[in-house]
Amino acid sequence: MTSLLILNGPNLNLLGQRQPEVYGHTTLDDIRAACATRCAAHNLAMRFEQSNHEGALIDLIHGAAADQAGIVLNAGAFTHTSVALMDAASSVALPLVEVHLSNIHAREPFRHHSYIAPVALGQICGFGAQSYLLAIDALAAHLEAG
Ligand code: CA2
Repeated sequence: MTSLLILNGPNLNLLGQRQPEVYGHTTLDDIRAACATRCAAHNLAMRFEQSNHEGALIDLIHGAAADQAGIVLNAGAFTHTSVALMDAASSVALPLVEVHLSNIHAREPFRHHSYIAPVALGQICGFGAQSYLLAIDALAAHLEAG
């Protein structure tokens, strides 16, 4: 069965537990459940992961080449800092959609630049947990178009 890797970077494990005024009350487990439902609706399997460690995220991206058809990536703050994650994403040549809960372009200037965007099919940000579901829809359409 075709499968998507949904990959989450640093601090996203804290969602719903800290700073609800910035990131809301939705937990990462809530997002996992919503993504599972949306993937199932597209007849897609899903692997959902989170790590606070850049190298672990890189290993998961490399591993995805073996058994995943696409990647939804919320790289958290590594979005704005990590050439290594960008290189990993471009090395696997899988379709990748960059997601963010918040609208990074409406926040501090240092969040406006993304190292992931140039190697992504596209970027979806600002819609909270819905950003992930829109990304799954976009990847499903991309894969169906062949
Ligand atoms: O909006 C997003 O999804 C971000 O990727 C979230 C990152 C941030 O660095 C990016 O600029 C945009 C931060 C995730 C931290 O999540 C927390 C959740 C609860 C409490 C503290 C941090």
